[in-house]
This record gives sequence, C-alpha cells and structure tokens, in this order.
Amino acid sequence: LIELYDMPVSGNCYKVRLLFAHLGVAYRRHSVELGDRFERTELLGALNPALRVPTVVLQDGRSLAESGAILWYFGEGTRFVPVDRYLRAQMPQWMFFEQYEHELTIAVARKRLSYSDPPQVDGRLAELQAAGRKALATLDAHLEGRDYLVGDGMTLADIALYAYTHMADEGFDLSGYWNIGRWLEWIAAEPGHVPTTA
Ligand SMILES: N[C@@H](CCC(=O)N[C@@H](CS)C(=O)NCC(=O)O)C(=O)O
Repeated sequence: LIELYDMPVSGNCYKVRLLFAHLGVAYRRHSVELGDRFERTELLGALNPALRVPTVVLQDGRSLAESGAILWYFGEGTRFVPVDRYLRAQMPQWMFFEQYEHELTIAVARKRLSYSDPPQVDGRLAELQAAGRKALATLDAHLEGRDYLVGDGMTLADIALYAYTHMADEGFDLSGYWNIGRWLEWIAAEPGHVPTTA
C-alpha cells in the first residue's frame, strides 16, 4: 500500500487525497498535527528532509515529497496530464503560480487567521491578504470563459489550485470572484470528487 503522511487541515495534503480519490489509488494515511515538530522528526526525518507533509512512501519503499511532485508522479499517464506538449507545459505554469503566488499567500493568511491561537492579526497578515487577493484576481481573470485552467479537461493544475482556493474563504471574501465561484462548483461536481473531510 502507498503510505501518505498527511495533515487533515492542509490543502497541500488534500491535493494528494483528491487525486488519489479520482484515480482510485489505495493508501494508508498517517496524520500529523500542525506544529508538532518533534514527532515530525521521528516520523519524517528519513523520508523528507524538509519535514513537511504531504510525503508519500511508494510501494518499493522510496519516498517522495512536495504536493506538485506527488501529483505529477501519480498523474502521469492518466487523463489529468494532457498529451499535447504545450498544454502539458501550461499545467506546471499554473502549479508554479500556485506555489509562489497563491499558496504562499492564501494558505499562510488562512493559517494566521483561522488556525492560530490567538489569531495573528498584524501588518504581515494585511500584506498576505493583499497579495492573496492579487492571486485570486489573476485566477479569476484566467477562468473567464473557461471551465478548466488548461485545455478543455481537468488536469493536475485544477487539483493543485482547487485545494487552497476552496479553503480561501477562511481569510478572504470570495464573493466578487464570479469565475472562481463557478469553477469551484464545476470541479466539485466532477465524478470521484471528495471533500477535505473525506
Ligand atoms: N511546497 C510544499 C509545502 C508543504 C507544506 O508547507 N506543508 C505544511 C502543511 S500545509 C507542513 O508540513 N507544515 C509543517 C511545518 O512546516 O512544520 C508542498 O506543496 O507540499
């Protein structure tokens, strides 16, 4: 069985669980808690030097980390990776955007506001929210007239961006982003979809 080191509230881990659900990949889930770094070293030290989740251990015992790399490993050769070379390259275009402009602002703002006790409401949060709104506006503009981020079918890019976008209401007002709202509903209606709580 594939072993998935996972954190229930993490959007990065949800990406992997969502792809696994779509592909019917059987796996065993090991959940870690937010901030539990000591336990993390014991658990992940030999598997992922960054001590972060998601981390998977493949059936042959090799480990793989970084949500995008894990999506790529399991997605290759499936309907979630376009065959056309240009579309295939557009997929990491959006996955890198997610990691650099979207996750780094939206996920961190969400954590400071909704998963810190007390919430870290300060100038840094305001900066993250401003940058997060810019990323959401970029995504919303790209989705104008489109059902999916790349080409005319769901790809790993939709899975990667769906995760923190559908959690962004824990820190952002999403009501003005009409295309994002429509796309979120569309991705959630895809057969095989599972919510974060699954
Ligand atoms: N770029 C990584 C980010 C992974 C990451 O930040 N994981 C968080 C949970 S969302 C984590 O393990 N945080 C624990 C820590 O930094 O101590 C990915 O896409 O997988």
